[in-house]
Amino acid sequence: MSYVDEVYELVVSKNPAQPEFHQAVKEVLESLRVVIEADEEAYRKEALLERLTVPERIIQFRVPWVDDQGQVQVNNGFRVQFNSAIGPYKGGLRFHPSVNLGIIKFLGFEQIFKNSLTGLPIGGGKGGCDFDPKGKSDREVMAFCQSFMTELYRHIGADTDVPAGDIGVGGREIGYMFGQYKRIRNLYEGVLTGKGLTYGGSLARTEATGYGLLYLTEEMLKCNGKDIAGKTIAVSGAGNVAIYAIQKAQQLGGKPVTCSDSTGWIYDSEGIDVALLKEVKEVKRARLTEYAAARPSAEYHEKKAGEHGVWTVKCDVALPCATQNELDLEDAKALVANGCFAVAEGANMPTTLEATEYLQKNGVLFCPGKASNAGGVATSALEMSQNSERLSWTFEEVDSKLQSIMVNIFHNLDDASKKYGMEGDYVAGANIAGFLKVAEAMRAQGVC
Ligand code: NDP
Ligand code: 2IT
Repeated sequence: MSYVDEVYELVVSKNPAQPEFHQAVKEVLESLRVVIEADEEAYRKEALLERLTVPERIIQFRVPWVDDQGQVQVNNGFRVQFNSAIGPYKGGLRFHPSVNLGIIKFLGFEQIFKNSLTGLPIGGGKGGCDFDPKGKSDREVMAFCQSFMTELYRHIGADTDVPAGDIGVGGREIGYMFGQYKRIRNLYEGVLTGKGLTYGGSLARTEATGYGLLYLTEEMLKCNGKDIAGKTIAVSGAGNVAIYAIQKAQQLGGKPVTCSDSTGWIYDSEGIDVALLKEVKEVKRARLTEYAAARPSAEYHEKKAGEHGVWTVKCDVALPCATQNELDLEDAKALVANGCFAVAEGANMPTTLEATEYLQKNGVLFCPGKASNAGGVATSALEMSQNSERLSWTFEEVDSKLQSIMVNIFHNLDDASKKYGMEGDYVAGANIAGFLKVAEAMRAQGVC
């Protein structure tokens, strides 16, 4: 059996009931086959793929906190420190009831390659908790965040592991966690990114993932003789990534007409009103029904099992920005049938393996999240640099660095896809380019 197949089987058998982790590993290993099989014995002898797929460290902990009724609640906390070959562990924290170890491992594994692609010195990690911030009071969120950090603090640090936000973790949660870290360690350091601007945050970090997604998408389109201007865009999600993707798409002359949350979706024939969306989601933390109520051109559709939501809308470009496996084979067929010619992932692994294959086979330009959503973590690394030198850069300075990082990422994966004889396969290009840097660093550091 080939080394790649052997390692995939090992991953499945040693990590039962972690389908998202298996899926992420399968996609990467399939892309690496051409690289590994050119030098299989060397890779096998040093067990490079086993080392790549086993996290350096997994931390799992109890998070007890008291709700507003005086009831003690208990949640399950995780931090997976996956790979530190090229820098301190770096990656977000997700607070969502669906969080489990397999999901955090898939996210941590993806993060290794994403962080490598940014060209910045950051290793891969991810964490989170099955806590649901929805419907909780600010005091409850604070009590939870303080308890979460009361355990996590001992495992992280500005040069060890630097968490940030992800689903359910934004400026409010980062603030509460930073306060608790500082209090316990008596140390004011850049241990978290995505901080508020008054206490060490970077300008443009809030916008970075969505903006970066559009910078990369624009470059991918440009290199294929197209652009965003005048195009109809279907976006899913209504959180941090989706909001700023919609905003930048409009600045580039595109027309985003959809967004969604976990209970329903919007089709707005006039194009999404970003100011209203921000008011509903960032200020009121409300449902999208409130957007529809305030906007005559918008239709609200309740989410229903078996229906395909935003992907049934006729569009030129699709940007999935909500969560994993939200775009399946049926959705991909609907997109192709409606003339969609490009899909770029804002979320992590939003497209199933079957859907990805279908889109690529039907000539749709497809950019995987580990490349197209890397602007968030790249700007987090810029926040770390600013914290280290105790200076703050202007919005324009950070934004222009972000723009060149995203353009470089696209060319890096485009070049890798050509070099390995898979021109236009940006999934393979991203996985190979991300892997080669990490593998070289691992080799140089010996068996560890
Ligand atoms: P937010 O919490 O700000 O927003 C998430 C959005 O997706 C919400 O609209 C939410 O709806 C929806 N959503 C979440 N889970 C589900 C679900 N299971 N089913 C349907 N809808 C869901 O998160 P972000 O915008 O930060 O993250 C979105 C994606 O982007 C994630 O995959 C994340 O890993 C990825 N990402 C985030 C980065 C960042 O910097 N924030 C960087 C790179 C990637 P509702 O409010 O109803 O729950
Ligand atoms: O998935 C991701 O890249 C993030 N959630 C952002 C991580 C970070 O450290 O900024």
